[in-house]
Amino acid sequence: RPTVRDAVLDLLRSFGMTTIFGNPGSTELALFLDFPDDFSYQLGLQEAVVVGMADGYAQATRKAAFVNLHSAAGVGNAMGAIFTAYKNATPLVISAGQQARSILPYDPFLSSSDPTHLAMPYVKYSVEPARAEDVPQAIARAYYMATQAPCGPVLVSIPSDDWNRPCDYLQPRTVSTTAWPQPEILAQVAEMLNHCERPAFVVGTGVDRDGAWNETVQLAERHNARVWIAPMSARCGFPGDHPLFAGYLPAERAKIVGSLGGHDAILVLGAPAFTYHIEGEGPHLPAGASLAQVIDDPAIAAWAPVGTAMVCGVRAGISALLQASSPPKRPAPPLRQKAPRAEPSSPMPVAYLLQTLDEVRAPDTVIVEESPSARPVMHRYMPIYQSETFYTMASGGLGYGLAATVGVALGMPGKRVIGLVGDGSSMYSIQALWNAVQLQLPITFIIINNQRYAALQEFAHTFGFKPGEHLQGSELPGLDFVALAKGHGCEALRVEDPALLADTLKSALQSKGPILVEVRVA
Ligand code: TPP
Repeated sequence: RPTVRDAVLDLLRSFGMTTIFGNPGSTELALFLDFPDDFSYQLGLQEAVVVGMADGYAQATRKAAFVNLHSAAGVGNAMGAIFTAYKNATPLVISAGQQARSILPYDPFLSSSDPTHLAMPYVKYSVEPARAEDVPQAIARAYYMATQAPCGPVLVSIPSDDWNRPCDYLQPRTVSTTAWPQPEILAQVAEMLNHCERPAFVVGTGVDRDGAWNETVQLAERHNARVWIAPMSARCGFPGDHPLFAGYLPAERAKIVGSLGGHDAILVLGAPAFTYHIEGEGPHLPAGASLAQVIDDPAIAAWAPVGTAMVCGVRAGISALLQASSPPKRPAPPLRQKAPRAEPSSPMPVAYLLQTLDEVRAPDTVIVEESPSARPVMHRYMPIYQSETFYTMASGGLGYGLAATVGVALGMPGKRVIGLVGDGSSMYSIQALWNAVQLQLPITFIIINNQRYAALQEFAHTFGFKPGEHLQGSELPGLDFVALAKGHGCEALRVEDPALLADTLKSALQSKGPILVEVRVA
């Protein structure tokens, strides 16, 4: 008779999850007995790396990824990355080891005393099956929930003595993953679009995640709408060089209202309306404007303070609006102002680095970014041109960037991937460099080294700090990224002189395997 292990591996195979991201402990080892050849195991040296890689891989392959963590301590280490996967709406099936059922009554070494609550509330579903033979069913249920919009991580805790128990195979099922718009709400949103005079679109993470880039461009062109990227978007859903592109909205109420001023209809696509980072007062919308939202997450629809929410798959909703809307001809909105050219100087301005990177990279290279204070500069100097070429995290939790860079590269064989990461951010999951080396992925890591937590220093005035006043815990002297990279087996070099930057980046973008470029900036 087959075992739980046989049935689970068979199920994972039929779901296309034959890559297991993990960091093992004694409570998980039985899963790997007679490990089949068509499976691969990607070892992460810290759980932030394990889950970050899986998240990037799932997004790049547009499929759920399977993760295996070590009981309580492994899940604990992974928690920040699980929070990020939840906010990213990335489908991850996380299995966590647990001590053997036969000794659980005696609070054994490594047991997880409350495994289903440990990762809550940042998993959509969490279970430790009542019997060993229920494990495949639990994994199947978890998988269907993870891949249903809004996607997200789920967790199954598996006692170590379950794997060798007899168990029947489980047939995979077809379970729908997306919803279609409710007709009367669709008619209402289409009417708003057809009857307004100056529409604006706010495009969020959900557009690119749902493969709706082309439809969004088409809808924006049909309506001559100005297109903004939603605050804190983790993906880019509109070409940065398009004449309708207006820029990026900040995560601040009054500034959003200011940016959208003059528009009478605002259509938010695949984003919350709106994500705020700091306190704000007053209206959420410019006077006289209406808002409609196309969103796949009923919870996000529920908390929006204003507007009509159409809950459905983002691509389904935009496609339906393409069918349903036929506006009168409208004049083209004004073009976005170009940023002034960044000039080289010493120390190197971040704007000069990003402008140069824009000039030397091919438009289809993939950027994975985690560099907080450089983000607004990137918005001016480094446009995103194509679908599925920009990834960051929606959570604000650092430690995603380096790990996700590796996961994305693993999920997009042959693609050049650039990991654009701050010196501070990189240290939360620096071990990911080791995976890039072991897998010989064509990654160019660019560490923007300003030797500090600049984003926090720039934020301090919000809390009453005077300009230049010392902020505790925000200086990062003495980190040598060339040495750190070499210690992980990764080729590396440092550039400080703006005159050498372009050639250094050009050759680093040709590397066969991974290379790290530490750029010292102002
Ligand atoms: N810890 C986690 C897990 N996530 C966070 N967002 C923070 C702490 C707070 N935080 C936000 S930005 C930042 C920190 C520590 C600084 C990041 O430094 P770096 O990557 O060097 O970028 P810079 O701010 O210098 O642009």
